[in-house]
Amino acid sequence: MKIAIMGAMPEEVAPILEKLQDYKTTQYANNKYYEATYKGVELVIAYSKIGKVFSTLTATTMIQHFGCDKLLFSGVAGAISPTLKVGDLIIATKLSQHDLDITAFGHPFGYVPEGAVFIESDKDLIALGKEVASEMGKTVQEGIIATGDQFVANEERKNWIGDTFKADALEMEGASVAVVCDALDVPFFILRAISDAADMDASFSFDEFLETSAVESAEFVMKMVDRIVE
Ligand code: 3QA
Repeated sequence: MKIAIMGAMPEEVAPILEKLQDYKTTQYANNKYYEATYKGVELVIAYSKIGKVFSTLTATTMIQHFGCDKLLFSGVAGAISPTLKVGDLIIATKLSQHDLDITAFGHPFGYVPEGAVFIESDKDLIALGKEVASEMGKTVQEGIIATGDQFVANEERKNWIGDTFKADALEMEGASVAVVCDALDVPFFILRAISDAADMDASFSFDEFLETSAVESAEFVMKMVDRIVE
């Protein structure tokens, strides 16, 4: 077993690297990959850089080059659902690309031929996530995550994404990672802690809560790793 743990920004993986006493840094495809042995299991950790293209590259690299056979994503997100507040955790049940649009040809948003509007996360990892949540005494919501190459800081766009995809949160990497893992048959789990509400105050809220929310998510993901390796 070799587990990939990925984030998009340095702040999203820093709390994970801090937990590992020792790791090896490898430069590959214009990025750094951190390899460690944790409780006898191999881990590969990386932050992809922001957006769908970089996260696709990193997820693919972790699987095809480093040989990971499970992928856990940890990071922050903008809330769509009013029940999600800053610091709250959301587990993605399925993910969609909100900025994928060939609707001019009569297709739904998020769809291209031979693709799918939604990619579903691994059921066993979701079930494990729920167990970990109850062990930790934490309430963790499950919901749909919408991904696009936009930092959404606009109520109108946020509501459109919420209505169109029934999405509860939005970010910029989850769906692309999901597409890669689905195609390569690697079970994946996408966890996000809320940093903002994707509204006009989003950039300020994001700057204020990126670090603390990233820690919330990272701690949860490491509890998941503990359960996977035991
Ligand atoms: C935002 C990060 C990107 O990796 C997606 C955070 C949190 N709130 C969001 C929102 N809209 C879309 N995504 C998110 N992540 C990158 S822009 C800030 C870069 O700062 C999730 C996310 N409202 C760099 C400093 O110049």
